[in-house]
Amino acid sequence: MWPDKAQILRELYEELAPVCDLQDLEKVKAKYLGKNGIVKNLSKSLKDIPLEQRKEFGIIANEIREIVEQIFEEKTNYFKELKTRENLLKEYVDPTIPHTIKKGHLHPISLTLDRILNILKSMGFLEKKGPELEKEEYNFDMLNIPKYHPARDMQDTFYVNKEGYVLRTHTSPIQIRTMLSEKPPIYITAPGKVYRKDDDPTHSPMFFQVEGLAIDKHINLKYLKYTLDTFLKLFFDKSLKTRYRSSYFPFTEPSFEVDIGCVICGGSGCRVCKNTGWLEVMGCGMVHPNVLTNCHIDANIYIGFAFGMGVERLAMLYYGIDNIKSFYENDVRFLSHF
Ligand code: 2U9
Repeated sequence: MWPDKAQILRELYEELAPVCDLQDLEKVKAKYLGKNGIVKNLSKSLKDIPLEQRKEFGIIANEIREIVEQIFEEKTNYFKELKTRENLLKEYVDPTIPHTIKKGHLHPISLTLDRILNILKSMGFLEKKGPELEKEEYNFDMLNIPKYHPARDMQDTFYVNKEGYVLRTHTSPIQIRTMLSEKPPIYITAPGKVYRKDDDPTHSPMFFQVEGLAIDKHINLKYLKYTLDTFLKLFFDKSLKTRYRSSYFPFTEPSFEVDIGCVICGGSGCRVCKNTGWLEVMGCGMVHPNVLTNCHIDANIYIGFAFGMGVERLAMLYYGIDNIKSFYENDVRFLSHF
């Protein structure tokens, strides 16, 4: 039988029409290009063709094979491509869909501590660290706090079952350690956790302090006042009235408590400032000569000023929070406000 190219291709296209994946395509391909396939049988029947017609028959059979092979190659590529696209579509993630997972952020106390330290760093005070379990000697004796001073009282200090050690009641021992190991001029901050037996809405048995110390040859009270006035203006981000009230600390002489015009009511009187118009924000003073001498610094050549503040207190005033405990409860509804 003489092969009818047009008829074969017509039939092939009819069979390919409903094919929609590689699997079905393989079945049709076997029927045409397989061992007993239509195209293969054409070549096999070549031997039954009279010799004088074989060449022409062979040319037509070859032509048919080439066209059929090409059709299957194109179809195979097409279905492979389709499959790839299908897979990619399955993996597709829409990056524009808004998600509801909340990002974490720093704790308000960490934010306040960073804020304080960054301002003081910009003014030349470098950060120093120290241990929370501290030598009683560094926490009290070296700071000119006498043996029977009320601050040492069992009611105020956490004593531990390690002779001569306490949980530090302030970060001042950091400054003692620095003065013992470094030569003046010294300009440092001493941040960290401190421990006192105190527990009410504005006091916690553990809280954060930042203290500062400047020791140099030319220092006087004006340096102290300028430093703290500038710090407080930068911290509260507005111009403030400040007031230095005479006070007493064993490690400074003279000593002061620093007040600012109430940032809550602007000075007209409110619950937070107890109707005084003033808020106490920190303590300070000129370093007591005994403290310098204890640390082998010549008090006739060097003079220093020091200051201390409670981080929670500043955070409460800055953010307008009235209970210190809200910082430690880790209630996400509270924390997410900052
Ligand atoms: C050395 C010498 C002097 C640190 C100072 C204060 C005043 C002060 C309180 C503020 C609120 C502690 O957190 S608080 O309760 N601190 O009033 N601190 S002067 O004076 C020093 C420190 C170290 C060697």
